[in-house]
Amino acid sequence: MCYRVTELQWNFATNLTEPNKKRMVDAQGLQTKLERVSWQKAITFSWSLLGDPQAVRQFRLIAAKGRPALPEHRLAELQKIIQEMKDIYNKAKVCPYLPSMSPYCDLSLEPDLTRTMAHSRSFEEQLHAWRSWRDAVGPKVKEKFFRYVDLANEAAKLMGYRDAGEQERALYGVVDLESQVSEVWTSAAPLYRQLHAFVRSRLRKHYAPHRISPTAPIPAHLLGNMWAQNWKNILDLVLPFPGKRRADVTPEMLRQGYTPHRMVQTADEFFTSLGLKPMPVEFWLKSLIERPPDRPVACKASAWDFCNRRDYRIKQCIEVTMEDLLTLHHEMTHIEYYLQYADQPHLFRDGANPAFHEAISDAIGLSVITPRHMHRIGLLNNITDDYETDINFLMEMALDRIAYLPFAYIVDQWRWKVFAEGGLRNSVNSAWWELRVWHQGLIPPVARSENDFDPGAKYHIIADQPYIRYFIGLVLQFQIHEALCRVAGHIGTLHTCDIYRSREAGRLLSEIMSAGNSRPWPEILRMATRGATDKLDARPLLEYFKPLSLWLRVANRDEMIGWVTTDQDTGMTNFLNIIKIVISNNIKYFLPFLNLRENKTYSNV
Ligand code: X8Z
Ligand code: ZN
Repeated sequence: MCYRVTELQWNFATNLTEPNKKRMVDAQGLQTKLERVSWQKAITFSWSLLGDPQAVRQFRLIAAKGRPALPEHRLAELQKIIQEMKDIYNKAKVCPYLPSMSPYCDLSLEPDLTRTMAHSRSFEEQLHAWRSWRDAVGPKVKEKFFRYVDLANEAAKLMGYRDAGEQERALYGVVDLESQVSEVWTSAAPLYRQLHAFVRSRLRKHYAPHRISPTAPIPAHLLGNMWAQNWKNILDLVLPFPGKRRADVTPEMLRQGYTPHRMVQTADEFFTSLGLKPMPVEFWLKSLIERPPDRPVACKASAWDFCNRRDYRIKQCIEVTMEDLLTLHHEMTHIEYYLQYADQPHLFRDGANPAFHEAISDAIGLSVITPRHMHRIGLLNNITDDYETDINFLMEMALDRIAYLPFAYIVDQWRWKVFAEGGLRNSVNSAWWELRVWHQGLIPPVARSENDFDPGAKYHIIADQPYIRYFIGLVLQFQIHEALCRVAGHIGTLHTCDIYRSREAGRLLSEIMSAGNSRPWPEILRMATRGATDKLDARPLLEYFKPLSLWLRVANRDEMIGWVTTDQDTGMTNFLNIIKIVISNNIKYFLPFLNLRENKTYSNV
């Protein structure tokens, strides 16, 4: 069944036609039926008494996964509602900023608005994209979303959980998931706030200072990304040492005549250099690595396991660029993971927890992106390892990874609250902004109300895709990177480590990956860290960014670290009697607030 469904999903993704879509949807319907029958059999059988712990683990997976307990018509309604929300999201179109740009209102998120958010440096133009995207999606999905919450909660309750949030957390099989996650965020937040203060000061220089207060959260539309989740697109505005930017090896790749196929060979050689498995024959024969000229395909990069232990493919419309070379290593690490756990029973052919796949792929990325690695594979002539280039490199990494942390954290904080409170119908948007202000230090650039539904403008929320995995993956990747670098015998700072050609690192990776989901992930993490820990830990991430963090403290000496907000900033009316003061190195910034605003709540000062 898995093979059949995957094959039809592949056929559709690589040739987007209506007949292909229908074949895929029909097969998925059959798969849902099979899952229901399996679940019904599993729950009527006293598997917990079986002597074989591996069998018990497999039964537990069947009993806990998905929503098979929901009656057939309700499940169909739930799937239909999710599909309708996705359709609204995927088909949403907005008008151009200036009518003179085009008379048609046909701009879509990809690529138009994404490009505007990334490259426009006009306050008003970005605001237009930010607001119109939310207007085009939020209100239209809102009522459907509440119905979705009801049905997802009903399914969760029938499966023995308090609500759908608890069901999502149960996938991790640890009771203290929420506290592990919040402790990690608490440890990493001071670094985030340093980055935030520095970026705010640079944005004030670029945009007129009256637009951005030095003590307030940053307007959410100026960070180069529709959700302000990743700030790497504004590197040009915040580069610490202009003129010392990390080398982009794209021109060198072009000069050497790289092709997509040669890029795949390069990434394949990365794995064999570690003593890991080469990509199999089917991978080379059947992967899609270039955009076909003759048919519409979903070009988003992905890695596929066809469940038959033979057929593995990637789909990526590769362009000869450094960025695509990195993405390719990421996708091919997923394939390597599939190959490593191929001998496990079907139910264990998965990451050790829902974050592991991404964590390992990104951990490999931390090696591949180093100038040292680019030098070793012949794409960089000499490594400039002066201090300024190093800080620039870490700033770029921080805009990508540190800026993302609070966003990756709040999405499910919000969703779990909504599930727990049965929809949070009267304050669903202000609950979102409360988290955005508090953790990310962002404010909406225009007044919001409960008529808006801003979380609905993020795909994973309306598409029923869990998000805490991205937060956990982000933290785990540094734990794994550190463990690999240690066994590889790396000497020096963590951000310069490249595990290429280390058989020891390869052996450790193989140990981690070949277990698949057959054992609890804390055990695998303990093994990976050679006994050091079985918990999420922000220490390796902080270690990686240490030089930047020291640099930021000096660069920010005249800045307020943190933010203060009032109702005027947010425009929301539900949480106005809270002033958020996050943290400061300079108490002078707070004195006016402390004097003027009595009877308010202060936290984290
Ligand atoms: O959804 C994704 C991937 C697919 S797993 C493209 N990401 C998150 C997002 O877009 O919000 C990757 C980064 C985080
Ligand atoms: Zn991935």
